[in-house]
Amino acid sequence: MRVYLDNNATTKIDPLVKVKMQPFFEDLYGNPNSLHQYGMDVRPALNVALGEMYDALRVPDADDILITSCATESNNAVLKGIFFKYILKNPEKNHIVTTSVEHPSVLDTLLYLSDFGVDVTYVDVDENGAISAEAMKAAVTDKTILISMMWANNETGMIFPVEEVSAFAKEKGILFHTDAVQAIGKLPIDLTKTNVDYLTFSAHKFHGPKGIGGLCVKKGKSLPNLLHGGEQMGGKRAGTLNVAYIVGMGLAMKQTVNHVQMMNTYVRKLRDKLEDAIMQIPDTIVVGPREMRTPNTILISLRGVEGESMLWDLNKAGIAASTGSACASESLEANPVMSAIGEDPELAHTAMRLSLSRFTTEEEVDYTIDVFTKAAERLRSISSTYAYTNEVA
Ligand code: 7TS
Repeated sequence: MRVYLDNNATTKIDPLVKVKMQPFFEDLYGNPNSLHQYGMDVRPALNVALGEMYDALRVPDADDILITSCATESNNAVLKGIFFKYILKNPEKNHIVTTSVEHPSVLDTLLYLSDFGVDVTYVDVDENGAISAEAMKAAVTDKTILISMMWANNETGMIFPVEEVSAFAKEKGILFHTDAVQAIGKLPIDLTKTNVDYLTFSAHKFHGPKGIGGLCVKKGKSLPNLLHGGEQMGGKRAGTLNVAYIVGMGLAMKQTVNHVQMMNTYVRKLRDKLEDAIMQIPDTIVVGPREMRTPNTILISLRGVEGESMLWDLNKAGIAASTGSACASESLEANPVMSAIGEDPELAHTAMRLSLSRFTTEEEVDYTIDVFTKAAERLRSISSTYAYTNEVA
């Protein structure tokens, strides 16, 4: 049996999305900016896809959805755009507030910008992996130009107080960006009801293709281009449009938003079943209260069991999980979010992330429970640290 439980890293393509994209790899290959029939033939599908995205996130017509190559590009476009449009021109307002557990596409971009005089405050998570709205507000100074806070964390699934902090930002005249990559399809999102100025998303996290994403930009909050060149996307992002992927992203987003309810019932139930079973294993910690997490995610630590060892045992049995973000997994480092949460360094090395999707089945969960429990027993029986700490205890 093969079981895929790494849906926070990427997801399988929805079969309907694959079918919808297919013609654009065959006869419908025109460049939508061409004036001939081949160009004209693909334009209606692009408009449908954009319409699906506006509807799915309830983006007001006056606002923009910019298509990008991925969430990493969207995050770079916002942070570098704010730098060029505001901070470079008025260094008096050079302060950005963010959290210490953002994706590297935010953290590394801010680190880069700090070489150019940008002052960044990183608000820490508590022991549950939660961010307090009060702490975000307290970090703001009269120099703050932007608050950037993810909607849900990719490692823990913890949902951050975007509504409250974005309302505060608006009141103070501060711009607000959220990386909503892990929230779409898991939480209901309605941009007519939030004070978010910029929202990042990525198709491959919701059963669309990889290499395509987007950025919602509130009316009047436009940013300078990250990519200069052609006149595509109303001159706001140059580069020939990837029609097949945009069409795929539109349908994938529509589908995923239509399944939010299912995520919060069916997937949540499966996740809870898996979590309950794993919690039966002694000395196990799951980060964050369930009701504060996205319904598909578990970040777990089994004392005395290296995350990577567990991963390999699961992998041998056909189960895919991760020790955290695939973006950092090649370095086999400690899980950075676990490091931020706990004083105990062991936590970061024992971290394992299991993330489900609407395509996960109960049979797969039952199989995982069985394999996971046996692997934990096996690895603990050969773990010197576990035997040692148990004796001391
Ligand atoms: N933002 C968040 C919150 C993410 O989880 C990721 C990918 C990205 C941005 C980057 O998206 P991309 O479209 O540029 O690929 N996160 C992960 C993860 O948790 N494991 O692998 C990739």
